[in-house]
Amino acid sequence: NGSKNKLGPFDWGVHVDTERKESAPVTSFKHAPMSGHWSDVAVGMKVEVLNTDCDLPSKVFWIAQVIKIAGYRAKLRYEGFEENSSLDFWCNLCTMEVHPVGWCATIGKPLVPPKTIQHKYTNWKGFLVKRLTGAKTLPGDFYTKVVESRECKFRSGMQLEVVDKCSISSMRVAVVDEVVGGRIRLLYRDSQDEEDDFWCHMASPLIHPVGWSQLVGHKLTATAEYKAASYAKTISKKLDPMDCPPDLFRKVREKTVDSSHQQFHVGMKLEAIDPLNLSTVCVATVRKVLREGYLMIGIDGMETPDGSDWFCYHQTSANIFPVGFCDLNKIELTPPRSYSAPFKWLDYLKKTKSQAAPVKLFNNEIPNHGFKAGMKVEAVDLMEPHLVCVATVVRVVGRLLRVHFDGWEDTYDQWVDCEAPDLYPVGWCEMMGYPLQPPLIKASPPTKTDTSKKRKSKKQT
Ligand code: MLZ
Repeated sequence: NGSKNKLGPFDWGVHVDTERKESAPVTSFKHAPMSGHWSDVAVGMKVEVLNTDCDLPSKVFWIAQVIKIAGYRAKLRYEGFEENSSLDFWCNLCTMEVHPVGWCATIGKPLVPPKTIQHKYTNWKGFLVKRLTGAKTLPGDFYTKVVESRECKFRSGMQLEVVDKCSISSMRVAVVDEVVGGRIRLLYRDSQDEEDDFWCHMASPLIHPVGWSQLVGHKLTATAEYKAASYAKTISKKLDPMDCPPDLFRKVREKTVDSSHQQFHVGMKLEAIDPLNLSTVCVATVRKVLREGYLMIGIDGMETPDGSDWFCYHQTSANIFPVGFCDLNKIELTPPRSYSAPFKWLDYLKKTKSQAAPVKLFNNEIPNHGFKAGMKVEAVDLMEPHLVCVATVVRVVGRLLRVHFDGWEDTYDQWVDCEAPDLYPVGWCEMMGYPLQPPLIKASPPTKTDTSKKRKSKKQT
């Protein structure tokens, strides 16, 4: 599963150029580094970069102009090339290869024009003065901001609670093993298998501080000692030094109090993204109401008798929808497995003698996220969350996005919220030194054994 394939290393620039696709702007990813500073970056701005079109033995630099932006990456053209695109090249604006205009002057490095255009002018200094007057460049502290915005307070050795990837209705205790670019590799504690890991982003809704499970009433698979200690610690609010500080975790959105005092109740029906097959939105039921606004949701017709595949969603989660949401938005709703008649909510509610959860209870806020169908992103394959893959947003329904993994069958697609911390701008992996999974090459399309019935396993292969 390397980042290379038969055609050589994957090149995002070539990929977006050949597919003629846009990439989602960095500003769309609130959790991603530099998201809040990306207004500093624009097409037309000038930077200083290595001049590779040159025979000198020492490294020299030249001015280049940003002609296209794809996530963190930019396509550059050396100043003086005008309409000539022959030496255009892509690079990552958040790495040390790109510098603000003026950088060479401050460290005493010469600006040397590329060989291809050397003959064009004699007065290069005058040329540059003319070209650079009034030009926009990166702010001088751009890299300081890059470094600051990459900061992550999770440290290896810290302890927390995380969803059990093999039995998603339960939480387990885990220890942070590694942190890369705000993504965390967790190792389950009390596991037979030392490589029993789970990757997620630090803002993932799947991780919580020590004591959370008992606080909200979520099932927890842990030793009696852990349970007793974590309960005592939560009550006294005194955590151990190696317990992750609770303020490192993503806060759930406070819901404005509904004047009608409606609430989620056990048995209410809704539509939910199936946590074990993220390409489907399914008929679902509230199975348990926990404390602090958390719900255990079961997918109708899929549930194991012991409820081991119930899944915890917060009531403000953007992964649950009111009855009728799919119909309204022309999304295929997956009916309960054994349902033979064409699925109609009214009949189903009558037949199961149940109520639809009131529309008012759902998160209906649609942020101005900026994602559009066709945009390229780097996306975590949440079924194998150590994989960050080349992907395309293929549908936008309000705040909900359908992400397609380039080269893979549609059955691998995933519905995700626009604020999911598992989506990154193009160039994120390169910037973080994390391997990027290239598109699957079409020669041998993968076939699923039985895509219609078999739910994907959460287990990482
Ligand atoms: N073992 C898996 C890898 C799938 C990864 C897909 N990522 C989009 C399989 O071949 O099914």
